[in-house]
Amino acid sequence: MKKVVHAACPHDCPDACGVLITVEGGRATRIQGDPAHPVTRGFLCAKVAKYLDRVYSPDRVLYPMRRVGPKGPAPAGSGNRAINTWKRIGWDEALDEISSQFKNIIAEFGSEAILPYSYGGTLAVLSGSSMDRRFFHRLGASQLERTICSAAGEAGLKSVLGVKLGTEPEQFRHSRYIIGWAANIHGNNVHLWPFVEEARRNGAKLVVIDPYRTRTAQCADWYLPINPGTDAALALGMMHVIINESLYDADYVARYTLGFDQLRRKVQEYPPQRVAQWTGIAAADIVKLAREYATTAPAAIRLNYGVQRSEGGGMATRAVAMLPCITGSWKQVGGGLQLSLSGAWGLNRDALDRPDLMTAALGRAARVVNMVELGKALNTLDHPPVKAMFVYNSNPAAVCPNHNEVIRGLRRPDLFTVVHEQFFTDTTDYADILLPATTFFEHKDLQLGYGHYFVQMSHQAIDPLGECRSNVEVFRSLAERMGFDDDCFHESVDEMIDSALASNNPWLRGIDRPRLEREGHVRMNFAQSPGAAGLQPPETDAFLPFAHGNFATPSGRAELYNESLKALGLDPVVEFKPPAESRHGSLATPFPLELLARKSDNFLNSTFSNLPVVQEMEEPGLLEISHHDAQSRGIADGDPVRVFNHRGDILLKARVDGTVQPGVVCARLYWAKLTSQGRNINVLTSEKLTDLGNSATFYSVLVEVEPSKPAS
Ligand SMILES: Nc1nc2c(c(=O)[nH]1)N[C@H]1C(S)=C(S)[C@@H](COP(=O)(O)OP(=O)(O)OC[C@H]3O[C@@H](n4cnc5c(=O)[nH]c(N)nc54)[C@H](O)[C@@H]3O)O[C@H]1N2
Ligand SMILES: Nc1nc2c(c(=O)[nH]1)N[C@H]1C(S)=C(S)[C@@H](COP(=O)(O)OP(=O)(O)OC[C@H]3O[C@@H](n4cnc5c(=O)[nH]c(N)nc54)[C@H](O)[C@@H]3O)O[C@H]1N2
Ligand code: SF4
Ligand SMILES: [Mo]
Repeated sequence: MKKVVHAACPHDCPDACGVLITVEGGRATRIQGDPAHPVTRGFLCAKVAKYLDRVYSPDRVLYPMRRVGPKGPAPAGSGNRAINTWKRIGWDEALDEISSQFKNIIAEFGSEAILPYSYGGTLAVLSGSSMDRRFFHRLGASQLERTICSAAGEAGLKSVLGVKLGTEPEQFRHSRYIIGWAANIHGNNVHLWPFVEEARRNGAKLVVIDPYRTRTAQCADWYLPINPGTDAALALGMMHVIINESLYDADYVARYTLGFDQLRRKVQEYPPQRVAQWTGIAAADIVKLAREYATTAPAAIRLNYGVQRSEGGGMATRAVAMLPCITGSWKQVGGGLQLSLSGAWGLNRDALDRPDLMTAALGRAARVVNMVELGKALNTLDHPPVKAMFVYNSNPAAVCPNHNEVIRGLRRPDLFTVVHEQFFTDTTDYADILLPATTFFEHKDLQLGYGHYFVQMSHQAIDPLGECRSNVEVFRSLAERMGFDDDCFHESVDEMIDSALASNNPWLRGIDRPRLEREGHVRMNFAQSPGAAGLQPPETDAFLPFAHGNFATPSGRAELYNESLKALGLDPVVEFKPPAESRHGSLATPFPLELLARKSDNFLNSTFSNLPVVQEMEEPGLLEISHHDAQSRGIADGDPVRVFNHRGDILLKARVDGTVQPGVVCARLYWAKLTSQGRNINVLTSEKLTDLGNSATFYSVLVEVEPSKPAS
């Protein structure tokens, strides 16, 4: 029997594609993008198009396992799965072991000695955060501050707008001027691209601002390479021009912003000539960019998170977010800015996560451990130390900064580590108990996207492989084993979806589970949106969140002056400070090159990097370096090089092809154990946190490069 099942891609990607899975005789035989989904438009990215190879990979974890060998990767040559390290056990034995270890640790060290560790393996509503949170809240475990990805940008954006809302992707087709700002659209957000192309066919100009010549930059009408971490300066320089030349929308500014006079004074410190020295962008280009952006309508900015992975990432995002607030482009269909749209979701998170269980368990909030500082936490935290870690939805042994310290912590013999995974990753190499996880083909979930405004139902297409269990079911069974009998641990998946949707968010009105089950995807209910009034067909349903102000700040205005920043020691208007660990920075260091430890276009963070069909699309182990920096070090294209700083070193192969400017080098993220040396680029990155949001600073890293002998 053949059927086609509607699902949604849960990977950490703004596009959250609608997916159709063909199932024949219980086996998935085809995956395709949903042609009816207005953003997916029938196609998937190259990696998920090959998803059957992932679901049915021979390397899946299919059964609970107990470690029998030493912690750490198996010796080279023993293969991806290193199956001799593991002994297959049953679920009962695995759950017994975990619950008795947890109970012993709680008795001796207290419940906060247990640390959950999860991030973006799946962003589906239940699998991402629900039963797991209930469990750890009820346990009284340490809380994880989940800021490895986007928290600086979120804080920066919200410091101006009050909420994470922005331009819907479909509106980019109406833009006349598009800035891809730290936005690798081709690589990380490919479903925006057709709208950009449609706009360009109608005469729009695409400008890309990125230190790395991405595929998107190669396609742009105007590519502006910028020095990493200097975007706040660029935005301030643009506002210097826009304000001093009176190119701003005085009416919008007067009605809907707060602090324009302070901003006007502040930008005087950032004339284009001065900004040029930091950014590496010529003063004349800054002036031209500012004038074009302010005078071409509609103008939209696709800002992405690359801008906030440096020390001043919060301020950089804040500065860029001010631009459409002074030009008033929020008023136009195809104007505004998009970073993340997740502020629209408004799910009933308290019902899903039950933070009240933590207060009931501990009588207070549990201690908070920042996920970026995992190395520090595992090696230095006390009162209590971390004695157990439960990892799911994440591969910290690959994705965390300061890799060597993370590994030192994971190797601790007295640390009890549980990992719930689909594959034998870098992190499972350190697990004491390994649990098998379903993929999105194998369980039901609710899905939203941070790059569009559709709610989707993701149906289960096939039975779980082997003895795999979803995140919801794992934490349900663990709760039972720990003797937690609260009703919430008995809720079915459907009941949980219902309670997620039962919120007071008006944009979810009329969107319930039966409707989503029937229709697959439903656009959020913006019928009452204030921006819609006064528009002509066919744009009457365009969502313009800030066309008439409606900012979610305390003042209700776009806050160009934000008092609350003062308490954090930051300029309440906005300012640029060169990252300490950068060429213009204050840190005294012998390392002269700025490293961007980037994501790969064909992997998703570390996910997919072990799959042969996807590996074929990426060349591993490259260090991209400019002609200038290569030549001065006696390095030629293809040469083996050693890249190092005070945190670690790694051997890579030089690629000298003009993708980066002098002073900048790039390398990509993938599994550590797939390299000849068993370590990845995060040996060089730092645990330092950003100015706002306690985020990671993967793009504020200084290194040196030298020729090396080939690894034998
Ligand atoms: N194919 C693919 N898609 C992905 C991912 C993936 O790994 N692969 N990851 C997913 C995840 S977790 C996320 S968070 C999103 C985020 O994706 P993006 O927000 O796009 O994040 P990045 O790739 O870190 O950065 C985007 C661009 O910013 C550039 N950049 C770096 N530093 C600076 C800077 O200082 N200034 C400027 N102007 N640009 C800078 C980078 O070179 C990069 O091209 O993508 C998701 N989608
Ligand atoms: N150098 C460098 N490091 C980075 C970044 C960078 O750009 N450069 N990017 C950072 C960013 S933006 C992010 S978001 C983080 C991402 O860090 P992570 O969230 O750790 O992302 P992944 O590497 O994709 O690993 C997710 C893991 O979850 C597993 N998984 C998927 N679905 C499920 C499920 O349903 N259940 C369970 N139990 N497991 C599941 C996958 O198999 C995968 O191994 O990495 C950060 N690290
Ligand atoms: S990873 Fe992103 S682009 Fe690829 S299928 Fe999933 S949501 Fe779509
Ligand atoms: Mo991310």
